[in-house]
Amino acid sequence: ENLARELRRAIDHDQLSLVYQPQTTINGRKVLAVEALVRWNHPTRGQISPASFIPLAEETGLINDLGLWVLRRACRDAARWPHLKLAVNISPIQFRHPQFIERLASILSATGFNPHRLEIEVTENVFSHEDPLVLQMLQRVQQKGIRVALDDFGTGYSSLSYLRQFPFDTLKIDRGFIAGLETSPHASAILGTIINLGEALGMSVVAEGIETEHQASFLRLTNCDRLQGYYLSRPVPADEIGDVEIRLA
Ligand code: G
Ligand code: G
Ligand code: MN
Ligand code: NA
Repeated sequence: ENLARELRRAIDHDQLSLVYQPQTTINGRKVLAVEALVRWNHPTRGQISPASFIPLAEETGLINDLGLWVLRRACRDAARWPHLKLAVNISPIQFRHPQFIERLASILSATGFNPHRLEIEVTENVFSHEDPLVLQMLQRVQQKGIRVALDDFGTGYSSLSYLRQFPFDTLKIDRGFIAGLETSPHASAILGTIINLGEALGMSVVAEGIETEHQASFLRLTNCDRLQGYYLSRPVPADEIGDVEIRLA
């Protein structure tokens, strides 16, 4: 059977689930936020990676309903962690849907979720059509008190020009720059410079993909605001967030 049809059914019948990956202070001891990451546990094929079903969802338009399911579930789960911010990935197609902001607002009001705790993560692909409406949409989201993060920063073609034009609240440095710390002599200079740039522009800076003590200790010497990666915690089910907080403290 066709995978798109199965994905439709998965959305409607709760075969999707969310895991949450903590983002900590740079000393790694206090959790500040969690990023929601969707999982599909297929009844016969087993776990299917979002790296393969998100593109399928984007091609078929299912991303809109899938994304609303993610937002609703994440806002409900995160009611348990009133002290934490919640980051949710939003596909460019979902972001550009004409009803996206209304639907987002109605999920916030239905779940009673404080918009100031929500951060949406978009990649620079959201701008790929050079649509001036995107800037207005970003601003409308921010006017609701929701923060906007630029995800995977540094992997695209024109990252710097987007920073100049769009008022992001948060910069998530792509994990490739962190992975390079051990192997490339220039990586630490580039990473340090990106962090200072984010700082100078008044953004919160998140380093993702921290896998080693060496990477974590480098970042402790910078002005980075949050760390995320397997070294601190893998993504975990909602029930385990409390345990992770105790382990890190
Ligand atoms: O969690 P994992 O590393 O397997 O995610 C793979 C990719 O899928 C990442 O690029 C991540 O941003 C994306 N992804 C995970 N969850 C979501 C989601 O809920 N919505 C969207 N649009 N992308 C997601
Ligand atoms: O593109 P985005 O930043 O949303 O991707 C999130 C993805 O990164 C998730 O699929 C998550 O499983 C993965 N991830 C989280 N921490 C690490 C890490 O330390 N190393 C690697 N390689 N991937 C990570
Ligand atoms: Mn992300
Ligand atoms: Na990313």
